[in-house]
Amino acid sequence: KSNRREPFHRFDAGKCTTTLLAIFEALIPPADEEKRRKQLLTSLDELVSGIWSEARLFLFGSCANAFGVCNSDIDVCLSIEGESATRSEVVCTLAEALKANHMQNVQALTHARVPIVKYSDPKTGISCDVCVNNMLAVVNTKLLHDYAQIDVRLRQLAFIVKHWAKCRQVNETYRGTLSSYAYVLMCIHFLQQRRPPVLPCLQEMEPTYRVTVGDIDCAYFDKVDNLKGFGQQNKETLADLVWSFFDYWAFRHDYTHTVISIRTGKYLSKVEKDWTRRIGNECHLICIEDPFEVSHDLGRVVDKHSIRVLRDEFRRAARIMQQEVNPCPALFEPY
Ligand code: 3AT
Ligand code: MG
Repeated sequence: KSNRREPFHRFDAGKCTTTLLAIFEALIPPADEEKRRKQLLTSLDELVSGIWSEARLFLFGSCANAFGVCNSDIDVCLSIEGESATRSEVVCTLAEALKANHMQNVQALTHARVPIVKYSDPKTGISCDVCVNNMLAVVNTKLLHDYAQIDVRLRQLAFIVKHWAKCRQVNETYRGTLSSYAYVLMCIHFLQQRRPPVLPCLQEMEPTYRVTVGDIDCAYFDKVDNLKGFGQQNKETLADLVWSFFDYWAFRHDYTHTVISIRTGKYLSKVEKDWTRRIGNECHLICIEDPFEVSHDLGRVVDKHSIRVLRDEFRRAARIMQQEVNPCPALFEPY
């Protein structure tokens, strides 16, 4: 069978890890980017406080979850308690105020599943997406950030996978491939499965952090400083992990029956999630359970066509990692 896995690779783990780490380092945002973000946030805060006295801003997504590469957009959640206007109305009001305040490329996307305003700030040159009362995204951002503190290999692996996905154009939800958030969940789950494990399952441990968002109880162990060194028994290098990650998604994952779940640190069955049928546009051809919104499959954007694209890319990456002495150039070759 062509997809049989040969139990070897040709790269030297030490050398390949050095190359991968250099790519990782180059993707880390420089210190001044943090400063420019703060500047943008301060001026946005002034603007929204002038409209809604109860307004609060929260950063979420890659600018706050430790998985942000340089020059990424920032994601902001505008939280207004007791607001009677709909999220779409708030988005429209904010868009008008941003235009009046000389922001550029202001766009209100009111019909999206989560209504947002997009704009860019001419002073800092940063683009920003603002959504309204989306506190689950703020909580899942904290969860990802906390996982990143446990073992550095998570952040390294996720940067490499995100970079690969961008180079190969499989990080585009509007074209049916996966979001950055989905890729990070895949990395966390993968590291929970290594033997010995690189990461624990924080939601299976005694909760030290608990918030309720709508009717969803979000609880997990967040004293991650106590977990430093958790993955030390596992000696795999970054190159080993990148190789195994792609090998898993290329040849080992059971796409027909299985759901990955970082919430349980296990594999669940599609049957128990009732994700066996296509309903509307949701196909469940690759199933990734959201850690808090458990009825939410991050793979639901993937359709009959894009699943092939995605699996072809996983196989391509796995073959490169297996066959090349120096896999990086081919791995990140622009599509
Ligand atoms: P980039 O570096 O911007 O590509 P990101 O981490 O900002 O990566 P996304 O743009 O995919 O990731 O998403 C921004 C945040 O929004 C991440 C997560 O907190 C939240 N989020 C995204 N998609 C979902 C989803 N389908 N369900 C719940 N939360 C989501
Ligand atoms: Mg983002």
